[in-house]
Amino acid sequence: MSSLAISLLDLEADNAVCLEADDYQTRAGKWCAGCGDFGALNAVKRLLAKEQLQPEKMAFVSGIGCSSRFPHYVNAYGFHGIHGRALPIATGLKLARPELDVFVVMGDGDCTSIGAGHWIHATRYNTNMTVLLLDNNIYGLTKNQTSPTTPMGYKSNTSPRGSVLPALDPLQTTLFRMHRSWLKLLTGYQRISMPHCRRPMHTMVFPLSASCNVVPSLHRMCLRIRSKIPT
Ligand SMILES: Cc1ncc(C[n+]2csc(CCOP(=O)(O)OP(=O)(O)O)c2C)c(N)n1
Ligand code: SF4
Repeated sequence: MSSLAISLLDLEADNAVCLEADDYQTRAGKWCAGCGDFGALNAVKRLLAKEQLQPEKMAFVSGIGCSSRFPHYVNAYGFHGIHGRALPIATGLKLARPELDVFVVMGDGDCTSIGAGHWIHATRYNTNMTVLLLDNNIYGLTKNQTSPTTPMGYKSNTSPRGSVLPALDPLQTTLFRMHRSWLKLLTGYQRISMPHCRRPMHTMVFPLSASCNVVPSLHRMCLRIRSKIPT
């Protein structure tokens, strides 16, 4: 081995730096005060630091919505995509660059409404990505329109007399598509240990903290519903 090669190897070892959670954030998140997306970003930063993922080896892909601002704030490659199309964009990226850790961030409108077809098929394709569904039970960016996960009875701009349909449960719907050897479902950040890095599987994460602070009555309604779900 040439002396140049030896010195480059030494350099690499010496340059290994430990990244703290804040090293994974590029700028302050621009969301309303009290928005649940702040909590999601903080949890993801802690997770990336725990796993010491390298910024140049990961990419965050999103659709359109408040939650989809995520890639702007994470120190990684990012793509702020098109409403409902985060998954096909991310799938293409993962297929072209399999060595990258690919994360997808979507709102409930993004994932379970306009992007519902992509959501179901992504579980089937099993492309070893980590998908975060920031479900605040409403269209947040466009301010208070009913989404598939809005609870029945909630009065929004598009359902002024109250939503008439039972809310879709994204966890149950994903479970319906689940094959336990390749899909791991996670319902809280505490339980995430970056399984996608160690095992090749499509991972879907349902943070429980997502909430839209401009519709506090909806948030209270969702908390009441969630408190009745047996754990
Ligand atoms: C094809 C298309 N349809 C509709 C819109 C308008 N639009 C932008 S964001 C959004 C809803 C966002 O809600 P959600 O996906 O739940 O994300 P949140 O803002 O709540 O995080 C809609 C309908 C759009 N930008 N593009
Ligand atoms: S509108 Fe709702 S979801 Fe969007 S930033 Fe404000 S609080 Fe968050």
